[in-house]
Amino acid sequence: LEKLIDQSVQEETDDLDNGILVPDSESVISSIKYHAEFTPLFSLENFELPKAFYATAQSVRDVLITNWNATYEFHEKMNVKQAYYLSMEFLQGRALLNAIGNLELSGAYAEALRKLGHNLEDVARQEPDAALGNGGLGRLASCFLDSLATLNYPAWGYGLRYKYGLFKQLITKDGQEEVAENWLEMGNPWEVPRNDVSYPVKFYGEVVTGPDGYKEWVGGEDIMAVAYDVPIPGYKTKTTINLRLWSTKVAPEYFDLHAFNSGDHAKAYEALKKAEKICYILYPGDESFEGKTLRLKQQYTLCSASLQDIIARFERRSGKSLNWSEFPEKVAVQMNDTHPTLCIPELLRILMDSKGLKWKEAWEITQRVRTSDRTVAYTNHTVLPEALEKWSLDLLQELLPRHVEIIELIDKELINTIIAEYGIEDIELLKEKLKQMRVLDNVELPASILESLVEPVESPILDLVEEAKSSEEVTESASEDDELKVKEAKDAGSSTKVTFETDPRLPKMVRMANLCVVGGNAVNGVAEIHSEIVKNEVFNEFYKLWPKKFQNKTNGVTPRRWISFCNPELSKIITKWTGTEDWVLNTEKLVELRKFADDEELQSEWRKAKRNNKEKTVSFLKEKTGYLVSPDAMFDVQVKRIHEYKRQLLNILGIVYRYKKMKEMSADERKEKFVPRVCIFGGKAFATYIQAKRIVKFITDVGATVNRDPDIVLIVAAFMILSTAGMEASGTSNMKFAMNGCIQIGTLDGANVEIRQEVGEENFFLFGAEAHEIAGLRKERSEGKFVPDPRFEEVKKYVRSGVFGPYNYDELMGSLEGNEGYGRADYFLVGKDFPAYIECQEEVDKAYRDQKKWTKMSILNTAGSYKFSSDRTIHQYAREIWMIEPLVLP
Ligand code: T68
Repeated sequence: LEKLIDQSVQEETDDLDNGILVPDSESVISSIKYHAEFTPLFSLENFELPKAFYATAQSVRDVLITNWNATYEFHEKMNVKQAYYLSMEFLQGRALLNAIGNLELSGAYAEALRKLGHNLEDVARQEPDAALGNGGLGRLASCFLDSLATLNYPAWGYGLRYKYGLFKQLITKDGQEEVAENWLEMGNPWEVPRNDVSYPVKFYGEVVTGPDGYKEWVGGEDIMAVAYDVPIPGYKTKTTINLRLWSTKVAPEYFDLHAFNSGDHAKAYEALKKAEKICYILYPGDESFEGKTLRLKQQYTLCSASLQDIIARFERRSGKSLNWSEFPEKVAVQMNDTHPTLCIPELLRILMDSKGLKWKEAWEITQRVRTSDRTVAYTNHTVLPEALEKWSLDLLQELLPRHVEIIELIDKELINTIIAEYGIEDIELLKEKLKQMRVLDNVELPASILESLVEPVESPILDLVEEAKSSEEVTESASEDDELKVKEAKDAGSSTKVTFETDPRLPKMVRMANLCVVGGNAVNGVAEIHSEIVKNEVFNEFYKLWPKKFQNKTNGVTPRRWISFCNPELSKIITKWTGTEDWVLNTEKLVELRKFADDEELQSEWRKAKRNNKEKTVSFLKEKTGYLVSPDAMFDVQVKRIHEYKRQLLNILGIVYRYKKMKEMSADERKEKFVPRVCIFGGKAFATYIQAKRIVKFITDVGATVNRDPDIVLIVAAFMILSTAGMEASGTSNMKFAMNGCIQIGTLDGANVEIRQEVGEENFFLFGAEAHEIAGLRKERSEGKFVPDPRFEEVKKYVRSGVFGPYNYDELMGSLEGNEGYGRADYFLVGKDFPAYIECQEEVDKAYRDQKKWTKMSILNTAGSYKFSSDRTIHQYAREIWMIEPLVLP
């Protein structure tokens, strides 16, 4: 190996013109060589690309670990408040270029690898994709980690180390097929297994009350959660924070050695499999809820292990001066959607059952409403009802019996608050409020409260109502008092006047979002329009009760990964014209570009960079699909999970319409009316989401027909957020596109509203109905009053005629019509927005013909994208929710 490497170094050195090395590339070379030899994953004699990648990554990891240890020690010593971002998903993607970019070692590594006979980009492409997420929610978490480290915030991420990430997608003649993503197959060079950091996590069992009144959860099955740490470097800073991912294994006492010794291997391995299975696979469902036990086990594993770890750290750092009421001054937990909701009852359980706190103290610490320090907070990412998690109470009862007791206490706390707020005079009103807001759904009111709602004649009952009015007063022991009073009341002969109907045919449920709003002390949406919908629709009743809890935190993306590293050519131009590299940290500097948007020189550099990137895309497409497209065409891209509300269907129907019109024209007419386009779709469909899979099949069928048609300069492989208004919480690909100077077409939805504001109305192609009109339009449809545009009828008829192959598109097209049995009568209003969409696309064509104007629009998009850096978002979370301060390493 030495010989091989030395030989290639020698050859490379001979080739070098000036022989000057980037500083440090020599030490990089020796570090890579060291790992190639002493951290071996491949045979000795080769230094092919995969081996080069692993050796390079290991050498980068050395640098990360030095900084990571220093950060850890410093945080430990300073003992400041720390934020913990709990998420079931972190879509980290590939890490190599990001890490060396943040460490400012890209030059040194490129040079070193060149000398070792490789090209950095080829080496980087060897890295498997850490796809531990579905889409926006998971990628947001990863962007946040980058910003937290870059801005020197004391913060950690907590997640799960899935063995298989999001499935790989194959496009076949039948549409999408899924293949397992075995990203750990060759080992993960970025992680540090922490065999000394593990916690037991219990399932099933029962709750017993000890003689001192404390509850204990006993029996059941214990598994172990083991920490795998991933260092997360900040950009131009030594701060390197930690992403702690839990993996599960069997607790040693559960391995049935007896069974093994007596030859019953299946039995012996049972517990092993059960434990390991929990972290096998990322649930591939995006914005849908699947009530599976395994998913609940995953969620609880994340919550329990993380909370035990956070609490242990708090205790260790407090030392002798341990004071539980200071917990909110040291810990902020952010729940990324409702998936980690169980951390609320888990925190309460540990505080009460292990640390001996009373319910009232524990509740106060969790919720902490009295001071500005907050402990647990919740981010909502969707208004789609099918994504709002509701777990069956029976399942929870079986799996987590102690947590159900605690959830009941929280529910009771809430009921008392509602009674205190609305009184008991108007029972119907009260019933309605309780029905909408309770954590428990379809569950009787606690007997003590129910009985308190009788006509207040007897004095014990009066007492109880008074008690119920003061929400602070519920304690666990109080509930026993309640029972007593109720019994007294019964004995006194008073009768219950109020009944709260439950439906025995329907299951009893726990509404996780309501639990988050009650137990959390801040609730935020992810774009202005979405946060308004959260306040005024989704959680309106809670908003009326606690208006101060509700906030907005418009999403952002990291400008390191999403401009600087992924688009080096454009970045160079930005640096030149803003006069500094500082924009990578302070995106406000991008605004400078506005001054030069008309400058001929900037425009020509900008066009050249875009053109070069398009050429790279052309070769990528050629390699992947075999199609050769022209880099002069307009590239028209939609990349996101396939979902009906995101309306890829509107996009592809627009393409079909365009194709049909082109076919009907002469070549000259075509040239005059249409600009050549390459239409690119990217996105995965949830394996069991039939309609989404039909859409994939449709796109590929249209592609296969159009791309083979010699008359047509339109290849199906501008940038779009086409969602039905009010349905996309924020969207983050729109931010990435704007940053890179892409001109977008979209509805007034999610962060589009703010993007359009920032980049200027004239630099954004807007179409379609607005959020406040949607309900009315749906009603109009359902009443049969909607008259579809003839162009929409024409395009559907065309699809049904079979031009795109033998697949039967009746169901897909039928879903856009009012037909019973065909789904949802165009719930997403594709038909309504279709004419506006195709007319808007005609405007896009016109604008593209004027390249000077187009380039200006492009520059102004980059300039206006400054707000959408996740650095801005993270500063807002830090100041307005977590109450943490940056801490710069000495
Ligand atoms: C996305 N949500 C929103 N969910 O759709 C998007 N859900 O508008 C927003 O920009 C983004 O969150 C970040 O805030 C998701 O990505 C999921 O991936 C998901 C996964 C599992 C269960 C439910």
